[in-house]
Amino acid sequence: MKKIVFLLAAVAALAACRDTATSGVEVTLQNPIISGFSPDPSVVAVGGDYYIVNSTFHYFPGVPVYHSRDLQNWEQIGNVLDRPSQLPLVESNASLGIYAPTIRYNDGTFYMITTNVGNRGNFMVTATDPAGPWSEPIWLEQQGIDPSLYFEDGKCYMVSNPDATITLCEIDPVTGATLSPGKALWRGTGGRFPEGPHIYKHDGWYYLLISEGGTELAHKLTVARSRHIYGPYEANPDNPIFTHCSLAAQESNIQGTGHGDLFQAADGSWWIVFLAYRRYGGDFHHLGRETFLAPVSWEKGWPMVNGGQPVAEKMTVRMSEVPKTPQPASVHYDFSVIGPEWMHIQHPVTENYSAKGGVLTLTGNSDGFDWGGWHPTALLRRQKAAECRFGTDVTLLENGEAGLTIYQTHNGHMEFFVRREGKRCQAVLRIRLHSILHEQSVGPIPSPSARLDVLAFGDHYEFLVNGQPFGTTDSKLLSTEMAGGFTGVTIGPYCRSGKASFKGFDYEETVCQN
Ligand code: 6LW
Repeated sequence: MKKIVFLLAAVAALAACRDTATSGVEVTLQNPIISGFSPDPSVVAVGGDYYIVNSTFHYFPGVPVYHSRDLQNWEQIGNVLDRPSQLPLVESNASLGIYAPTIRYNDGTFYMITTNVGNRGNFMVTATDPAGPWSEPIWLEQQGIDPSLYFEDGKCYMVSNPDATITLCEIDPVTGATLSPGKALWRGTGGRFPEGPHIYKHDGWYYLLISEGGTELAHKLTVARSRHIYGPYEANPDNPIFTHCSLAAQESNIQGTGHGDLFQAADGSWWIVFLAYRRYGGDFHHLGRETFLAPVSWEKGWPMVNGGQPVAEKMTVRMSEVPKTPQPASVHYDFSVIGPEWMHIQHPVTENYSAKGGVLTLTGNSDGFDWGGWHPTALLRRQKAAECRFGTDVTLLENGEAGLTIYQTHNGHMEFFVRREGKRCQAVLRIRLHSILHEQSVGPIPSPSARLDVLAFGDHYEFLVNGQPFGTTDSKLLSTEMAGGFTGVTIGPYCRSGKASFKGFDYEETVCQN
């Protein structure tokens, strides 16, 4: 008998050990795990496969899906919303459109639920393969943003935050029909914007994890628990369970930590993905909110993030295996395949794009990047490193304007382009910040063909035409603090008017020498 008691105690101790992630090997985790514009992460673990989705606002396609097997290296395998019929974006901008998504898996089916702010509200889509295809939208009744799903005993529950109150209802996962009246669960601990709710079950408790404080400096994660899914929920006396709005983290370059999703890895350890941004030069950031990872332990019945400590870009954590060290990206696009990382502002006018033999040809429709330019002819990818370089060889085939854009929102963007007017060709740099419009040019340049390069040095950009320095701009002009929105900088070739060809596009993340 004694032996059995001892064995049971040993098994329990082992389980607790796994829970606190003290097993495995010590590794250096590099954060963010998904850099650049990757806000509002949600994660699902299916065996040893992990999938993350992010919000995308007015971009098309919407909601990227990333896959990993080691939690450190994430590859984009598709986009959930890759057909206009799934993603109405009428008059959407960088503060509207697709807000925080949640990804879940139940009984062979993946679910992604989110809010299309400004175009019909909450909906979900389903797939058997997270790389796609995903279904047409199933529109949902319950209001509020940041919907999430929780499955148990053949039932499907939805939570969101109508009237700033986390509210739960049961829905039919096939039709989306509401099956029970909305039940108010929790309003958080008094922080503004209680949002981003998720429900989990652990050791017989239902845990309700939310964000409060807004997605800026005061962002935080708080948690409540109940023995019953409909409540009553009691708040953790140690809330918030995670924030960088603290004395301990006030010097950190990582700020705005919040909007998290817990998950259990295949080895039994617990983790959280969450968003944060990396600031510089005071309180500015322009790469957007990014996706971070931290370990979670269960302490006295409550989840604790990273042992209660702030997170860092390099952290020592325990994992069951040593992941590959992520390398800076260096890629030459020849446009033979337009990969899932390329996006458009709203839906593209497809006849304005063609790619053949390493050359991308774009036709302008006079839409630029200001408010009201709904469908600019532009192929955009995320700037994922503060220090990087990108460039292209552009040829204006007709009179018009074409080149590279660095786009944050309709209110904050830069274009570095060639303008062709008959025989006269100029290289031009344009900066838009709200009502301020600045243009500077050199010229004439000898031909309608030019090499355009942009060097990003974190706090500033340098522009080169045909290898010659052209000018410098301050990255703050594109920061979220100045340009607004919920997004992050995207970059790529565009054509506003006329027709232009682009011979490839290079993107290299290197520490540039100033
Ligand atoms: C998102 C909300 C949030 O839906 O910001 O940081 C909103 N969290 O949860 C827009 O991303």
